[in-house]
Amino acid sequence: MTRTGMHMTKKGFSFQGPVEGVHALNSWITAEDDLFLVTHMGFLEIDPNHWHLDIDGLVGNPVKLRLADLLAMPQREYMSFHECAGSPLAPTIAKRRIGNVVWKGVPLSLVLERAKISSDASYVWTSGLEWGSYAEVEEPYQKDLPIAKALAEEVLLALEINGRPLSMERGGPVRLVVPGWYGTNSVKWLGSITAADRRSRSAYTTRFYNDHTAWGVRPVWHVAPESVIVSPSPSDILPADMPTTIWGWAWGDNQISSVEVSVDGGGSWQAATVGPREDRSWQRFELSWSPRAGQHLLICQCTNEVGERQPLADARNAVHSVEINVA
Ligand SMILES: Nc1nc2c(c(=O)[nH]1)N[C@H]1C(S)=C(S)[C@@H](COP(=O)(O)O)O[C@H]1N2
Ligand SMILES: [Mo]
Repeated sequence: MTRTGMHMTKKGFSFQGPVEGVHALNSWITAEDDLFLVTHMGFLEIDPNHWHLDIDGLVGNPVKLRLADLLAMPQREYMSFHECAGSPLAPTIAKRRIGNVVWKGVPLSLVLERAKISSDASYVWTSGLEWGSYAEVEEPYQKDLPIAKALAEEVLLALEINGRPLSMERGGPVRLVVPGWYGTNSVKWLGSITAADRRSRSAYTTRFYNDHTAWGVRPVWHVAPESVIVSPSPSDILPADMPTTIWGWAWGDNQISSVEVSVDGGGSWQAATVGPREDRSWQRFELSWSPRAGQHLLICQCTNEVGERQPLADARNAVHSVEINVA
């Protein structure tokens, strides 16, 4: 199938990311070459002259915006970590697909205002324009946001990442960005926005990306506290009894207030220094260490400002560890 001005390339699920994993993430802003890339059904190439966005559903004034209309609206920048929740088929496996970037675009709230969103609307559904199948499901990539998040100032119809227009692979010409929430919510190749009074029944909001917990079903929305050790990496050979720095990143929808580091596989813990955050960026943590010769298992565990802590196992945000050999 093809549609005017659009075609699918590289059909099917794909993931790309740096081979060194999180150890590649050594700068504050993640360059696109080091930023993971995910798609369920494939990549969609869109001719920007043919692109438009429909805003419909519970609105007083349904609108159709072309790229020029969007470019004529006010834009803002927002720095945010960007994290994939991992496979919806294995939601308790930590994948640590993460980066920190600067998005630029038109606030979603402005577009909803322009469409005169009704006070009956409690959710906003957003859909990608691509087609194909994932896990034997053949339906559009549709996600939903509760109205309070949809109207939050940080949620953007993004046109740029790190100062450059979005590439085709990144979801251009226009994608949704939902800072603080898992990447699955940030719909690429955005084509329609529908205001509704209930959650979407899409496979991507029901069967996939809905966690079954002891308290019932919980959508994969806000990002739980998480941290990773960037350095040292397992391939580093450190000299014994020389001071070195253990450092990494910590992030979550809520600010991180502390990071604990263990150099003995969880036997004992020390508080690391934690840096500030900007918008919803990640935060740097570090601890100095003079290792003895031998093998060491380093682990980091963070806690956010509302007291939620990273779990030790069986969760997408489970603690990260690194095995180090000291000569
Ligand atoms: N239209 C569309 N949007 C999508 C997806 C998709 O398959 N189709 N994948 C989601 C997932 S699971 C993630 S993690 C992010 C990845 O964004 P990135 O490839 O720019 O890093 O896009 C999200 N938006
Ligand atoms: Mo994802």
